[in-house]
Amino acid sequence: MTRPTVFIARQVFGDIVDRLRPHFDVRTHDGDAPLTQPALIAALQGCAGVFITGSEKIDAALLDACPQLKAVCTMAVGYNNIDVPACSAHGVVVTNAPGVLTETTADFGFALMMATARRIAEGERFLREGRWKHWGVDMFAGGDVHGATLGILGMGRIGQAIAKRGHGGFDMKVAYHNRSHLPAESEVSLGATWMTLPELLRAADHLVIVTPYTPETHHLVGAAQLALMKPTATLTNIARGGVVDDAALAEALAAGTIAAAGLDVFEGEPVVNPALLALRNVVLTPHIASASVPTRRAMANLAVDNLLAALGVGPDAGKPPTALNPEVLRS
Ligand code: 8YV
Repeated sequence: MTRPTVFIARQVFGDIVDRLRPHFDVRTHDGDAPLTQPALIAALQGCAGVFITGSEKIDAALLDACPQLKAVCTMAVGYNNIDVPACSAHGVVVTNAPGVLTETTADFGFALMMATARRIAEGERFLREGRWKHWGVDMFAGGDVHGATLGILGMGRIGQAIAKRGHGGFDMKVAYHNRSHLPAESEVSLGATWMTLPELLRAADHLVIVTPYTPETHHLVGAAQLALMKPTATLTNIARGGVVDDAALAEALAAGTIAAAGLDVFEGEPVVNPALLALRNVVLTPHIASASVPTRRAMANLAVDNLLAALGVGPDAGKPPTALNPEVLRS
């Protein structure tokens, strides 16, 4: 019997890819940049499974062009780059990587919020540029984090992990908006209060956005929402570009509608809106919230666990641990 072929769409830890070799013919794209769509489709010819990241787009056109594909396994928790209903319609199981990156991503979200509130990046640029001539009373004076109101938009695993840091570590008041309310005991342990989105925007000293990107959350925060925020407030986005209207955000930052922003994700990334690049009061990082070595390894390992199980190998054969459309395997 011929062994199934799988494709690893990005350069990823070699020892983790090696876990697949006893079971499959493994093809790899040994580049750090994503393939173009035609190159991805060409590489997937004859493949039963693919390991992807958050960058590769899996849509109906690709699925039509790759009829042997049975499993799409991403090492990301977010899966807005994958058309899951189209995969189900093509009999393709999709898995993502929830859980393993929660704490690392929450650490980063909190760090970015703090860097934004306390103007750390601005101060660092000033020093490096040789502009520090004397200490000043209000030099880079920002807002306080401890005791402030932390607003969390999207209260899933990562949102709750950020709430835990704010409530337990920094004595913050925690307010959140989410489609569903947390169970009462979680609200108590996190000190968290549910609010409507307008209420949250008005209340937050530091708004952290962690909601998945879907058609419903496209430009959830735009000019009208920013106008509700305090002029001293900060906004941190570690969710996805597109949840925030970046052009409206740049205008709000320039006009002083809000004080500052911390952004790890962008509309159209890796291209960043030039209006954001021109501002002093925004901290910009290149989509690295989950980037600790142990966590990136855990994400890749989970994608491999899923790929093995989805293609019928190992103790979880037929039951990938984190499938998004497990019904495909039951039918
Ligand atoms: C990843 C992410 O860095 O998991 C996600 O959804 O946004 C990040 O953790 C990236 O998408 C991995 O491909």
